[in-house]
Amino acid sequence: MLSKKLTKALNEQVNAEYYSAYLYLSMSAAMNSIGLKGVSSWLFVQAQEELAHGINIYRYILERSGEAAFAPIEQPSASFSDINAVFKEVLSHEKKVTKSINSIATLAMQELDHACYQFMMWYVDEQVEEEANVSEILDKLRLIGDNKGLLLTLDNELGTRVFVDPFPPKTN
Ligand code: OFO
Repeated sequence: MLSKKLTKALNEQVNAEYYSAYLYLSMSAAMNSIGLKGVSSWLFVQAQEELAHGINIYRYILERSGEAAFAPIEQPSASFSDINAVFKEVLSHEKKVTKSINSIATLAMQELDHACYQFMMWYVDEQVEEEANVSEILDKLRLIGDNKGLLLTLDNELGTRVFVDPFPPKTN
């Protein structure tokens, strides 16, 4: 059974994942409204991933006989007008998420809850990948500068991303 402290931290993480989804949907809508359909689609897929991350933690809480708790989800900003600002914000948001994931892993380690520690390792790896992906996009944006043609090429590239459920239902 999960400790009270870990249950609280995991419930807060579910909320944070849902907030992330909300934030990325807000960014997706903003990018859609300025015509960057590929960027908008990339952010929509990102939002879908965040929902999957949250649901997976919720399921884990129940699996470990913890009590699920549902706090309000914070309202995200809606003022995103520029692609550079959006991806800078995505990176800074992901860095915050990384800190909270790491702190839950640390707590699980301190409590000698090996199962929860192991569960959190998937999220630790995921954060490394997410930060790297967003840093790569920011590097490309720096190279692109004011070149609108190259920006549209990047928009097309980002539009090819598709959602793949990281936790598909088990068949057995
Ligand atoms: Fe859930 O990975 Fe981003 O925040």
